[in-house]
Amino acid sequence: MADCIFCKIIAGEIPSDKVYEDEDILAFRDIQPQAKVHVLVVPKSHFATLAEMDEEQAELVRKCMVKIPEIAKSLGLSNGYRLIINQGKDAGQTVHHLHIHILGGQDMGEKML
Ligand code: DGP
Repeated sequence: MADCIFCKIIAGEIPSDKVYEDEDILAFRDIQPQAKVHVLVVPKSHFATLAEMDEEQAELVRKCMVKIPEIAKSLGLSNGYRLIINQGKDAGQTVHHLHIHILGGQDMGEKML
């Protein structure tokens, strides 16, 4: 999508610190890290929220979830990590291209869940 920052990152129009890429998925470090390790896992197909995805996009989300343990291992997150998927305004979603936050590399401390 023309005005989507993550689509531009996927297309290589905006540089990113990539940690994993295949034909369906890109994972790169968050520009405003909220933990020592903060990576975004992004399906290459553009859709904003789980409510908007079609069957093919749901398959890409499944692939992201299957790949995340491997990505986390490559990032050295042997003590665990937290996944967050912000959905819409009340969750504070700022980039409207579905993405999964991987947060870790430290004790995550007080937590909501
Ligand atoms: P969310 O609040 O769930 O929509 O998270 C969006 C995240 O995207 C936020 O943590 C900052 C990150 N972000 C925004 N723009 C860029 C960018 O241009 N490059 C990278 N690497 N991350 C970005």
